Amino acid sequence: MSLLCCRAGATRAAQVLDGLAARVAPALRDCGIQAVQVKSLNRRGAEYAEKDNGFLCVLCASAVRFFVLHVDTLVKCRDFIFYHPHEVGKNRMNPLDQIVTQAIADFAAAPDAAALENAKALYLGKSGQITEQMKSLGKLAPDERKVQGAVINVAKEKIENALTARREALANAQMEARLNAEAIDVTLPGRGRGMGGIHPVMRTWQRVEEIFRSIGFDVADGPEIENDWTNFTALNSPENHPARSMQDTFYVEGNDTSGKPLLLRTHTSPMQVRYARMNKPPIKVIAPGRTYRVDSDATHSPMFHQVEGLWIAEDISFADLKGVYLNFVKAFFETDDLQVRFRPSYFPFTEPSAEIDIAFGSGPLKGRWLEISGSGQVHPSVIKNMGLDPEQYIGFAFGSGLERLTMLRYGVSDLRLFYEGDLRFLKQFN
Ligand code: 2U9
Repeated sequence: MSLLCCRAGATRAAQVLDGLAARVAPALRDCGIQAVQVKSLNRRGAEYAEKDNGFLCVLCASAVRFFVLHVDTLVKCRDFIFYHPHEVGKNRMNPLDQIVTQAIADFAAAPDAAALENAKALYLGKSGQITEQMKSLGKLAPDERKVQGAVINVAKEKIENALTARREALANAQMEARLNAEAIDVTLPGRGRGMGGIHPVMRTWQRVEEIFRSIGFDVADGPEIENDWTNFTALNSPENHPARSMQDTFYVEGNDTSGKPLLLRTHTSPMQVRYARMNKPPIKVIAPGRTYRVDSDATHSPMFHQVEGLWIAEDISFADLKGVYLNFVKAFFETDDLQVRFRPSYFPFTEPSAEIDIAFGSGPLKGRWLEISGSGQVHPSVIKNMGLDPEQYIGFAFGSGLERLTMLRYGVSDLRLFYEGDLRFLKQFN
């Protein structure tokens, strides 16, 4: 004998059946039958009740015909809870119930999506247990097939629901793990970019200016776009000098007043010509700045820096050059343990001309003669181009590359490192 109890809101039928259930349950228990409260029927179960006066125990998924009270009232409840007596003590489950319970347990035990899909195949796959149950329907009589088919569908739906729930749980767990792993603590202080620093070549530029100012030299400035006369002719470079070729010089749009193309200065000498034409002797000046040449390799860059020095008065000799330059290199490299030598050379703007070499008395470059500058007594033609009388004024000039000085000072082997912007290199000079 079984009992149906409907509890769906505060309808009269529900109160009647509730009372009935409360009275009957102890009696059933006395008979050793445990009245088990099970989940309400789903919509399909209610429709089944409406048509065939029968109900499904959604706990053991068996079709149970009940002695039904006021079925018309019951069906209107829609949300049924009914008591289906199961034998007390024996936890007997029918095969479908066992399948559902085992499937739910297997899904819960699956550690990841792949394992879950393998577990799903055991029940819902082509040779899964539920699929096998469906195949067994063919042996049943039509009436029974219909009932058992519905029961199997209920079991299948429970397994599918459990599968969906586990999939969502695994996906959420994976997302949670990822969020934790990638979690950004927004309360942390911002990643500062750190302090900037002076570029090593600029350090050299500042250092050279400081040393020469300390011995009375002025510092010239001037345009980087120059005209042909100031960059070449004034410096005694003949018209067909190879330095004028496009292979060596960057020319820019536009011509100067004499119709010659403008260019990017190839040395800082033009600044000194301009300075000398605007100042009265003695001319005691250095001209540091950017210069441009068509050249690029480990020791040449299309844009590089030079510093040229000029000292012109009525009695400045080559000996003054040697004294000034020796003082400069000892101060710049912060050591007296070095030698300087002058090696005869040629430049159009000086006569006589000499390369200047230095040799350190210790360190990795010990004893090696290193070319560091060009120099010479300023050519009389250049003195004249500066607006001065070469019979009255004489002096020396030199020119050094700031990158060259920097590479020697810090032991840098490739000039391109200065201009690639790699902070790993530049940070070392902060
Ligand atoms: C005036 C007169 C003479 C400047 C000088 C050099 C020698 C020289 C190069 C060395 C390496 C430039 O950086 S570098 O490529 N310079 O060799 N420069 S004498 O002579 C002048 C400058 C201005 C009015």
